[in-house]
Amino acid sequence: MENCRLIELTSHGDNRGSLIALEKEHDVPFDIKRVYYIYDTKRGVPRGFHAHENLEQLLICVSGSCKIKVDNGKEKEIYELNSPEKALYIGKMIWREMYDFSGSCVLMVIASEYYNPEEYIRDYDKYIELVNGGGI
Ligand code: T46
Repeated sequence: MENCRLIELTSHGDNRGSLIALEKEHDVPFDIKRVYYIYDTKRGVPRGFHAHENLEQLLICVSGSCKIKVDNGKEKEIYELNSPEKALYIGKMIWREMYDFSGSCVLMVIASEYYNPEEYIRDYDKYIELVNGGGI
């Protein structure tokens, strides 16, 4: 889907285990302003249900697994994040829903902007109007 893609991360492994490094420009396609992680999720309880006008993010399930449903107003796609070697890039104006969190899931998110609760589009009808009818 346009503005959303899976990125395979390079893992550096040896007989002690594995390590993944994320560097601005090389692995993260935007300037990093914020990192947060979602953990202690409850089975059967979805999250998200919003879009962002100006935010780009990289989502990595560093432990466990979860599913991410993305929607650009025309097409929808479901990605399963089940490995720390996979990152999901979500660009601007994409509706997202996260669900099916496994036990001990830790979803790390790298973001291009500081937290701004006013920038969230939480009404799906308004989102569809904005992406299809203009206004942005
Ligand atoms: C997104 C998905 C993937 C902060 O104080 N600072 C922050 O940077 C964030 C992201 C959240 N919060 C507070 C606001 C709420 O009181 O943490 C609480 C939970 O946030 P929210 O309900 O927005 O969480 P999710 O899991 O529904 O969505 C989050 C991000 O907000 C969102 O940008 O794309 O993860």
